[in-house]
Amino acid sequence: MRLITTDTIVCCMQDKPFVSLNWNELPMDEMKHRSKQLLGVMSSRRTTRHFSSRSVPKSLIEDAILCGGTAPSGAHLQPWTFVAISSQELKEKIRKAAEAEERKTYQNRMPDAWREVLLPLGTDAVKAHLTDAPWVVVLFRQSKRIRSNGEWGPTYYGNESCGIAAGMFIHAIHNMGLVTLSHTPSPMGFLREILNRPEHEHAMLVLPVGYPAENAEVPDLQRKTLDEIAIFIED
Ligand code: IYR
Repeated sequence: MRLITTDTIVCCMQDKPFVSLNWNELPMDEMKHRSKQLLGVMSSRRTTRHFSSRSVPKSLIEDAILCGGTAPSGAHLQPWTFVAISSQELKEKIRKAAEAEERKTYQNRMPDAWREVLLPLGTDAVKAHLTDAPWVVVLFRQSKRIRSNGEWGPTYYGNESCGIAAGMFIHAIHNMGLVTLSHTPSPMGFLREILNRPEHEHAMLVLPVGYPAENAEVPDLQRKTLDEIAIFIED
C-alpha cells in the first residue's frame, strides 16, 4: 500500500520537479579564508565616473549580465531586462536626453538637502560617461508578465529583485577588472522610448561599463564601519 503524505501532495502540486541542492560543505578554515578574500575584493571597488573609450569584448558584458541574472527574484519571475548598448549613435542619443533632464534637475529641481550631499561627489549635468564608456547597460524592471493562461499578471518585489540583480552585475564587472557607475538620470522615462521597450518595462539604472580613464580620480570616501551598519542580537 502506498501512503500519500502531505509532502507527497505538496511535491505533486509543483509543476516542475525538484532537484538536489548540490551543496558541499567547505572546511571552516576555507570559509574564513574565502570570506576575507571576497571582503578585500569588494572593498577595493569604486564607482567610477571617468571612462576610457577603449573597447571591451561583448562576451564580458554577456557574462556580467548572466551574473546579474543569477539574482534571487520574487516568485522567480526574473523581472529584469538588461539592454546593452555599444552603438555610438545610440549612446549619444541617450547622453543628449539624459543631460537635458539632468540640467533641469541640477538647475531647478534639486532641493538644497540633496545638493549638499552631492557637492563632495563633484557630480553635475555633464554625462560624458554615457558616450566615453564602450558599453552602456540599461536595467529595466518589468512590472508585468504573461501568465500561463495568456493573460497579464503582476511581478512581485520587482524593485528588490532588480536591485539585487544590479548588485550582482556590479560585482561581476568589478571582479573581471572593469569599472562601472550606477547612474540614475532622473526622470528616466526617455530610456523606454529611445530603446523601444514596452510600457510595462521601467528603466531603473544606467550602468556605463569599461576601463577607467587614465588617471581617473574618485572622491576620497570612507565606508561606514561594521558598528555603524550592523546590530547583532545574540544569546
Ligand atoms: N542623477 C543625478 C544626480 C545624482 C544623484 C545621486 I542620489 C547621486 O549619488 C549622484 C548623482 C546624476 O546622475 O548626476
